[in-house]
Amino acid sequence: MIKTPLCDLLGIDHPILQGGMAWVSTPKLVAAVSEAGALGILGAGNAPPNVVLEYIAKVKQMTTRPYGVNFPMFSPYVQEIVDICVQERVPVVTTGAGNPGAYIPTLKAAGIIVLPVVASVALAKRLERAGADGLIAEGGESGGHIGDVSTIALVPQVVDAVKVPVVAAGGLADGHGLAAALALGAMGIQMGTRFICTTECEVHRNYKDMIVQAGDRGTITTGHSLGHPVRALRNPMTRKFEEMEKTGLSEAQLIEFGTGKLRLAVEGNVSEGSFMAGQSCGLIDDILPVAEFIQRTISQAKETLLRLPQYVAGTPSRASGAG
Ligand code: TUI
Repeated sequence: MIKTPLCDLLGIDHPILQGGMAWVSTPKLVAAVSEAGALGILGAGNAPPNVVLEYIAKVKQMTTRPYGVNFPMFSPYVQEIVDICVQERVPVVTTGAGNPGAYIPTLKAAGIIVLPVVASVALAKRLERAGADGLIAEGGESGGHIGDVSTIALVPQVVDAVKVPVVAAGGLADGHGLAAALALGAMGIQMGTRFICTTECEVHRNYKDMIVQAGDRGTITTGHSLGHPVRALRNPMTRKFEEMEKTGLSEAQLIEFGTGKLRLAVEGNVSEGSFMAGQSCGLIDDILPVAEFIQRTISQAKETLLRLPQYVAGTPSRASGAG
């Protein structure tokens, strides 16, 4: 077992969060992750309030363990989703793609644990002052909407800048990543892409297979000209988007082209879908049940951490008979 103060804060057994992914982290995946002792998080995306309410009801039917709801700040329904989280006594809320500061007092007053995703030190400090219980520091290796600082540089800077627990995200998909994140001062990790490649994730098989087949350079970022880069698997869709950006199409035309493409990916449309995924795709080579993946990750992190003391000069080794 690997225990950190994050486990106590969230009431979970393992310091692992499953990132909230629009259209992807549906009740079945979320409940499986929470049942396995980690934190499953619903991805509200742009979904209307009635859909989010239905998702929450399904999770409650499948597990009594803590779970979370994630919404991006550009959802047209942020206020309604906040109200639903309060009404439904959702244990944990995570946010993305913006500053949720204005909503933190309402969520906190309802006893909800708030963990905003940040991509910079400045926003981390601001949200700690606004009352966040912890922060998810997400590096640009992540999938979907991303910031521009890498995980390895961002996480220790956020850890130094705030007192609340920090969760590392971006480029992490196994126990080595968990061990590395703990070494950087994080209290746990959030993974998204890795959880797509589980049997309980309900996306089309093509999405999972494309991640398994992708290597280290399997993703690309597009949307820089729009001011919000998105990382996705390289496919005909991302190539077309790249060309459209180069030929200087208007912002409205690019947005129109991009809209609805994540849903096509979830439905398995390999050429037209936007298969949002992080650089950890190169680390993923199987599709397995959530519980098995979590067990493997914890064992791997434990082995990694136990192997490291040998590199500290003067550490007594077993062979010397000491200890
Ligand atoms: O939010 C994400 N990843 C996402 S949201 C999403 S939905 C989408 N659908 C279609 C097209 C584009 C997006 C897909 N992926 N990750 C968390 C995250 N948050 N990464 C980066 C940030 C972030 C960026 C800027 C957080 C705060 C921020 O603040 C700017 C400010 O207001 O200071």
